[in-house]
Amino acid sequence: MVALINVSNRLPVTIANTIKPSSGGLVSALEGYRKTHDFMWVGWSGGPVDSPRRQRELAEELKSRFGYHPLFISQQDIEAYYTGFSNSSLWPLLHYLPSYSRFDHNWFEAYKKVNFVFAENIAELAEKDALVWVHDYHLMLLPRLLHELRPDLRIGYFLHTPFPSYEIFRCHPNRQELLEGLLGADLIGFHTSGYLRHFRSTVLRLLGRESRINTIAGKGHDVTIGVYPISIPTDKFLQKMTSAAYSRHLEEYRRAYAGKKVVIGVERLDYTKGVPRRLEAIEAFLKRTGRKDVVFIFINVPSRESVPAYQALRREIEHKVSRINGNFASIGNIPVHFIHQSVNFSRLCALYTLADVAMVTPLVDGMNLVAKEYLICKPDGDGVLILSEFAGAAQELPQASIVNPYDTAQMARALENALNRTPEERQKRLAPMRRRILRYNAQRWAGDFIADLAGVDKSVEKGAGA
Ligand code: GDG
Repeated sequence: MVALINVSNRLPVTIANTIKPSSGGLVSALEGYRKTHDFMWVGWSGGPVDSPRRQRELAEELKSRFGYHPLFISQQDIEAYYTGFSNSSLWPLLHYLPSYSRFDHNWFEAYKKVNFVFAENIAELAEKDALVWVHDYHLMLLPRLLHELRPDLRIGYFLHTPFPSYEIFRCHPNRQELLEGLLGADLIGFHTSGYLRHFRSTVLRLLGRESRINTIAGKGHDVTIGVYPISIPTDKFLQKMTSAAYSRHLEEYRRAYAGKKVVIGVERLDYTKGVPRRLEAIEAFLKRTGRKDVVFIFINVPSRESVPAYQALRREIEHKVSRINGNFASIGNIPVHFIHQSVNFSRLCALYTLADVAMVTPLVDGMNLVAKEYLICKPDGDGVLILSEFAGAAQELPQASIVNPYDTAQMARALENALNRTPEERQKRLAPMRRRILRYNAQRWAGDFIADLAGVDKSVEKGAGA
């Protein structure tokens, strides 16, 4: 039994008066593994917890109830490491938006400090030869720091965002340290072969290190790189669709939207998700067709509200929604329903099932799980997915209606075509995509990564500095 330590910026819990576990895709993906292996999850507790006594109590409860090991990070460090370096510097750059990217030396210092706290804690907790799986851009320095403290560990790293081209990544003032940090891992995974290719060429051009097929010669050890397209926990969705709550919500929505075609968009309110341009496409569509029988439901969950770019985006979206509604609404008929709140899981599944069309049109997106979730919630195969060619998911779902999210006229036409498709056409295109997701689900994704990590050959470890 090989022990696994899973590491992410935040633990999947919300701590208020009580501890509430949250159920993201990663939690479900790892459920199977947890049942049969020693498992621990290390991450920030979320929110400031200042009293040492409270920290001890929480740590004990999280460990005994869930196998989680919380790290308590001060508010000041969170602002610099998380809001600053991770979300205002790295996130925009990884998404090809250098003009949104801000750099501040103090942010990087905090990022190093927090990554080091993760490394120290894991080094202390990990059994000999354990597997450690690190997730995402908040922890790019961690693989190297951890490798230096504990060379026996098999360290995996998975990037949930795109890895951009060299020309973009080179803009970052800390580009070399970040790459060296990543190359401390034994295995690095990406969603698509495009991201892997960019990583490989960035390593060559910035560090002068060649790669052979799927191996990069690191400092002291070789690094394997691979493609692992993340998927969704299909069982969780299929099970939810048999629940009474789901049926009740679906019935409620069907009554509320009787006689209407429903188009849905679901995302965190984030400038990478392409919402303003989608609204422009909708405006063009309404102007051209004059259709009164289409309702657009936008679920835009609040996200990173302390970052100014997100505050500006919210204002822009609200302005555009209200202009469309002002121009095209009539009494009893409002075209765009903008919901700046989270909806619960059974409602979300019911909305996916209800929707005739899903518009998933990010400007750039590592994968995009919403596209896959929509398809799985269409057991009768009757729906249309309009999907940005710049979402990682487009590589796997070629039968979708693929659009360029910068081309609003093309998106408007795609919407018109989607609404005019016959049921046979809709089913013919949706069925193979749904089959693919059922076959390659989140459990398979996690299983493949962990198996490859466990298979890393540590005997080829070279002397330091080789
Ligand atoms: C990052 C990468 C990559 C959204 N609104 C509600 C809700 N959600 C859930 C969706 C989906 C998740 O949030 C969003 O996942 P995405 O993949 O679409 O996007 P990011 O949050 O940006 O995730 C992305 C992902 O990591 C995984 O590697 O695909 O490219 O950016 O699961 O369902 N869930 C509920 N209510 C909502 O209102 N219950």
